[in-house]
Amino acid sequence: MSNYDNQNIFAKILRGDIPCEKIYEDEYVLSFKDVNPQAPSHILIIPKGAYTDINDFIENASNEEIIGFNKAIPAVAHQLGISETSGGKGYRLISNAGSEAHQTVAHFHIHLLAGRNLGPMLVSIK
Ligand code: DGP
Repeated sequence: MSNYDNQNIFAKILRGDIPCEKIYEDEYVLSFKDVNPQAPSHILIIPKGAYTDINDFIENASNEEIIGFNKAIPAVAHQLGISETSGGKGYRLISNAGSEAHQTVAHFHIHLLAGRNLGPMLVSIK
């Protein structure tokens, strides 16, 4: 079992306790704009289930939830017109898990970044 805290900010967004700028929703996911955008399009995709990070999600979610979550990624990218197959120039996905990755919200989420040339994947600081 994970240490999921149902007072985390994304749990509050899922409950509707605090607002978000919604981009997409289905039975498995909610997707909304990041409050602190790092690119012209910076969207978060989160599962509706209570999972702390990608480890918890993949290890404990049902196959239906995992498939539903993954299918939402291209759905969001196509809806925003950022995938190359929908006329855009592509996008990057990031999911931070744990303290050295600087995960700050302990509800599993994927960052979807697009809208400018994002450069190489990481600044090399080794
Ligand atoms: P991470 O560091 O990977 O855990 O990313 C958490 C992201 O969540 C961060 O980019 C900022 C975003 N965020 C934090 N609080 C809120 C909020 O209340 N609303 C929205 N839309 N985004 C938030």
